[in-house]
Amino acid sequence: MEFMEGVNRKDTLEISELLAGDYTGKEVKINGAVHTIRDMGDVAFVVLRKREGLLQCVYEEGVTDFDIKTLKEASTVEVEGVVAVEDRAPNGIEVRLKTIKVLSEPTEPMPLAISKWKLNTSLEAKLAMRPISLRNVRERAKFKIQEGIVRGFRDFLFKEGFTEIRTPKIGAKGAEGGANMFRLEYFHRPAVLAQSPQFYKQMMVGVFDRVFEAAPVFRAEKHNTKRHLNEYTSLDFEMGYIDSFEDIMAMETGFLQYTMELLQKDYAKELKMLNVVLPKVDKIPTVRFDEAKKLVSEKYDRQIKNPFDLEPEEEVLISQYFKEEYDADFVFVTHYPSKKRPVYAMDDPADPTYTLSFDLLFRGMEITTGGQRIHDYNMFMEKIAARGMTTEGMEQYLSAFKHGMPPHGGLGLGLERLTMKLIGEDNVRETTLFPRDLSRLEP
Ligand code: AMO
Repeated sequence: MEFMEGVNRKDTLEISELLAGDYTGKEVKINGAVHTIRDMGDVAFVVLRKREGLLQCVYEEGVTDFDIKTLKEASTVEVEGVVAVEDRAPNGIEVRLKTIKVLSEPTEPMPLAISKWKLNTSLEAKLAMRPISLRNVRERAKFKIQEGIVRGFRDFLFKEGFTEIRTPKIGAKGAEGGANMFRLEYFHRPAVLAQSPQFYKQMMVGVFDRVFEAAPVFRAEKHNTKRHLNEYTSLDFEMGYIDSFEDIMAMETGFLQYTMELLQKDYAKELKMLNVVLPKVDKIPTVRFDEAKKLVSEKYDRQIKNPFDLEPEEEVLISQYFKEEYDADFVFVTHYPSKKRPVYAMDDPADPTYTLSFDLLFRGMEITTGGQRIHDYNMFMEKIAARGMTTEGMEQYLSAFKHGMPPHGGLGLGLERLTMKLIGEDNVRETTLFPRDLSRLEP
């Protein structure tokens, strides 16, 4: 009988293992994809692309048992050779090749020059050839940083006593209202794709006290902008027994502090590749919505056109204001008008035309919405009635409130937007592996 007894340990080495051990002068076995070949005649540099980066290998006629003319870029190989110190090579080491074994060969030439440091291609072309363009090491680095953000979110919230949940993405009713719902037929019944896990994460506060989810959500936005996707990853959390909505903003600040430290520690290589300077997050200013509007209209001599919402240009100016006045990259804008917030938002008892809610702006763009929710059943029913809404499709959600819910609140953070702003991109598609927008349903 054959048994599986755990991971098969390989005799091929990774870059970190080469750097950690004393391999200089020793023979090693390594696999990878042929990223570039620079053939100089008797000598050729064969750079391998591996999961941790690039590794320079040196082919030498008479020493390497292979005909270099037959080696193609984009082949995958397993090589053997001797490790040497070489300051000019990536990571300061190279492998002097003895043998090359080809594992696979490309059948077509590369459509993009992925080995260039910067891919000199349009976003359109990069997205159309995504499986290839992402092999460029700088393109790949963006998504390693994105991985770091999600790790930060998970690790930090576990540490704070949150439970990770998974909620359905097909449902009877949208949680956020509005027109941007994808509708579908579910066994002859109308259904929608989840715009957010809002109702579910709130119900789960009644079960676990503190919950989070990092998952896709769907918005049928019918406009083409640099900040909107039709499917994006929402980092959501919801917590019970809060004293005020400030507890939510404080938790988000803690998450950002933890995550920036994690990125600095574990993603320094990627940050350097992309010339990213991490923002300061030791303290984040907060400003009321109406006050923020007034401040920028005065300082930048701009008329307030829409008193109930922030226009994208105002978000930019508010960020600019707090950068200039407080050297802050982030700013919490609080107390949004009730009219513009979904029904579940808690109105401010001091002035019910405003809510106990906030957005977080980062370098000119909204990346988070959050706030305190209504937890009292009767108050909820009154607000639903006042808005002329029906409770159809909300019965189960409302039953949680009927049977007692603690004061609670939470937030939703757009992962692609945070990544985009962090690395200095200006289109959210740059930080989405396979974006879904008005014109893209594949790859
Ligand atoms: P909201 O609808 O404001 O709030 O969304 C929260 C955050 O999600 C991101 N986002 C988007 N990112 C890319 N493409 C889109 N089309 C898109 N729409 C939104 C933004 C935004 O700040 N349930 C509430 C959150 C809560 O209160 O817990 C919600 O979904 O970064």
